[in-house]
Amino acid sequence: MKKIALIFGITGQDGSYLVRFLQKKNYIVHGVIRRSSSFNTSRIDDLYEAPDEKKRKLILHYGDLVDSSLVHSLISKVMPDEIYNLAAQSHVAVSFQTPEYTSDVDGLGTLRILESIRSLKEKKKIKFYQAGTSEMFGGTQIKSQNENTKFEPQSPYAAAKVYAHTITKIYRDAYNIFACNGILFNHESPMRGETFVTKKIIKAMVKIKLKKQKTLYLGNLYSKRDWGHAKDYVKAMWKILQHKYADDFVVATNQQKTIKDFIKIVSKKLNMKLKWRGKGLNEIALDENKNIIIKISKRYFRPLEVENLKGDYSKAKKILKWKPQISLTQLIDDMIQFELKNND
Ligand code: NAP
Ligand code: G4F
Repeated sequence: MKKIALIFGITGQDGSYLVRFLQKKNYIVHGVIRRSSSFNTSRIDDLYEAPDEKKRKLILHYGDLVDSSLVHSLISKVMPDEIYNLAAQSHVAVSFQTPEYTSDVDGLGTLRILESIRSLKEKKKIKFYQAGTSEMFGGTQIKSQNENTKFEPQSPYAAAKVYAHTITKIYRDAYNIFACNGILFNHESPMRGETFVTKKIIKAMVKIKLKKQKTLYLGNLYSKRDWGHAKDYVKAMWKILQHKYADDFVVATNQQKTIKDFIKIVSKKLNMKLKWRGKGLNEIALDENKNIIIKISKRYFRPLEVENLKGDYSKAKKILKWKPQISLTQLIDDMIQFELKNND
């Protein structure tokens, strides 16, 4: 019998990698998409199979995590073996502008799925993966964070994810549900949303190199992030659900760079020689022709910043035999190649 997976958030970056990974493992994948006036399925369009086709490997359903009756009717209809909850308003800066909506989707959305799993428990033991985040560590002073590091959320997004993490544990312990939390550090890819910093930088720098754009505006260049490749991280999600008991795992690379370091690697790969001048809001980067190509804008600073993220993934390495395969420079190459092709 083929396994059945249900992915909330299938149209996002991670969803688009996870569906491919699961299909290779011979799963039938159901995915939840949101109705939108323009298409939002571009990351998975190549996998689309018409509803009239027999023996489909990918079946899409309309739904939304804010709608509990729909969430329940979908789960009862599909009766999956595994549910991956990747759905979220996932932009930290946007969560300051939409705190209630973000809490509803990212926090209560998880509860809605868990409640449905609980109510169907006697019919089927459905496994559950919750997409937790290193943002939950927020203001931590601990250099390298692991599963025991205290959460210190710094945004409505992170607060909602702490709720989701906690309620997942509570449902695991109280109702004996196979419910797991991944605590994933930043992971990127050519499929990354355009307003996240890595994609924004690479997209703009390629355009600047090709003389299609003049300036890139950014916020804080000095926060440190632990960046991996989404392709590696969806494998960890699956491994978490295949483990013999339900547990929580940090997934990371244990390496960190500042945003400025990231820009320096990208500019080197594009053969652009940057000179940095000024400080704070007046910091700029000039190209070899003395054009200002990077400026700082107040707009991209957050009311609270998360300064230091670096993940200790020893537990995942020891128990799941997982480790990242793709280096930061390979990730950047992958993203640059994608942008170059798009600008052909
Ligand atoms: P993403 O690209 O922003 O994708 C988010 C997905 O959630 C999209 O499919 C989106 O649908 C869907 N979604 C948003 N609101 C929804 C709602 N109300 N109901 C149903 N679906 C909804 O995020 P990602 O980078 O793939 O990340 C996947 C998950 O991992 C997220 O939960 C994120 O918070 C978490 N996470 C990400 C990272 C990272 O570095 N990427 C690290 C740690 C944790 P539309 O396409 O229609 O917008
Ligand atoms: O790329 P970012 O927006 O990612 P952030 O905030 O770390 O969140 C991402 O990773 C989390 C895991 O730790 C996920 F949970 C979350 O869903 C998301 O995927 O920003 C990275 C850093 C921040 O310090 C930000 O202040 O880059 C800084 N930054 C500087 N200029 C900028 C910009 N970020 C964005 N988005 N845009 C800028 O212009």
